[in-house]
Amino acid sequence: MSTPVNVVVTGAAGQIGYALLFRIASGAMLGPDTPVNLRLLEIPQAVKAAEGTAMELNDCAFPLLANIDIYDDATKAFDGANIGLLVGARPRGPGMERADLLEANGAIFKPQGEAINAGAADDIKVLVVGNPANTNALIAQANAPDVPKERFTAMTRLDHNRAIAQLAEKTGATVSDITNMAIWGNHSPTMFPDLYNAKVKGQNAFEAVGSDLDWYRETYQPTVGKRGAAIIDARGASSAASAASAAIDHIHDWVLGTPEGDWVSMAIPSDGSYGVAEGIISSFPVTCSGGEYSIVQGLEIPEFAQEKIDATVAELVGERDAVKGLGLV
Ligand code: NAX
Repeated sequence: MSTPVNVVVTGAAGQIGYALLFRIASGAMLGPDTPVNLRLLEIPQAVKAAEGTAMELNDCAFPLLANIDIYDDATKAFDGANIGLLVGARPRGPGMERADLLEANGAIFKPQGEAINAGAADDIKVLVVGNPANTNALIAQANAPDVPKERFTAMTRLDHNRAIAQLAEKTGATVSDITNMAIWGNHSPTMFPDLYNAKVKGQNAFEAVGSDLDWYRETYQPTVGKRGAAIIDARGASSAASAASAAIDHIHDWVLGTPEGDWVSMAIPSDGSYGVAEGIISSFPVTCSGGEYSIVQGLEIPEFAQEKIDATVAELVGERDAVKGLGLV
């Protein structure tokens, strides 16, 4: 068996952490032949809860789980890290303005970026889940100047999976009949799920829904975009198991590759493709191979899609400018 991979999970005692750690340890993320060392990073007040989760992880006797360590110090946690799942973040509190939220998250993601820069392994791959995920990833990236920029990504895979599920429901297809889904832009209600390039049983997805632009605009896009709020309304708590599952999918495909002929959505540093402002961390359709991703080129973007992509990208540019103003990037 190979050397264990060091996987850091921040916010390990939170609800996503609880749904995530057991699946990583079971081999769902890196495959059945790769053992893992789990490193749980928490704030000091939550270390005891993380210890409880670690006890349960031990009680599962997962053959692939080589070791568990718990930290309240980012520099120590990220020393030698191969994969970082940055889940812990500061939620928006009552009366909090956007600038306050960005600043509070800057206080988390700036030191974590510095810690990654200081000691992570050369092959470090980072997925930011904690919101505002795209901009938090940008903050971490900016504070890790010695790490290649493309190693910092943010999660739009949950939006991607939600978009597939809603399309399957509408068309009566199964989720495995759906391929080539893409989410563009920010992980926020402005994200754009692309039916023009997706396929249902090989057929163009927009045609498969009867080319119904009203349904696309008034029902589909808002349902996918506001799914997180609908879950809170129903469950009384935000998405946790589905978010953890999407994080597993994101890293799994980045490390082990995407299936031939298909692609996935990842928020990655823009190289200017499709007119998306260079440098922001925006979601694109990507294929992965050999541990690297590349943006799918040459897709057709009709006018309605272009308007929506422009709007979600403008939101990201606004967030980037705000954190720049705060001196965080
Ligand atoms: P919880 O509040 O249950 O857990 C967050 C955990 O992070 C807490 O245990 C807290 O102690 C810890 N934490 C806070 N600051 C930390 C720091 N500096 N270092 C280490 N740990 C720290 O939240 P949970 O439901 O698990 O959600 C976590 C984040 O995921 C939130 O920001 C949430 O908004 C975001 N989400 C992102 C999604 C996405 O698709 N990108 C979807 C789901 C989720 O909403």
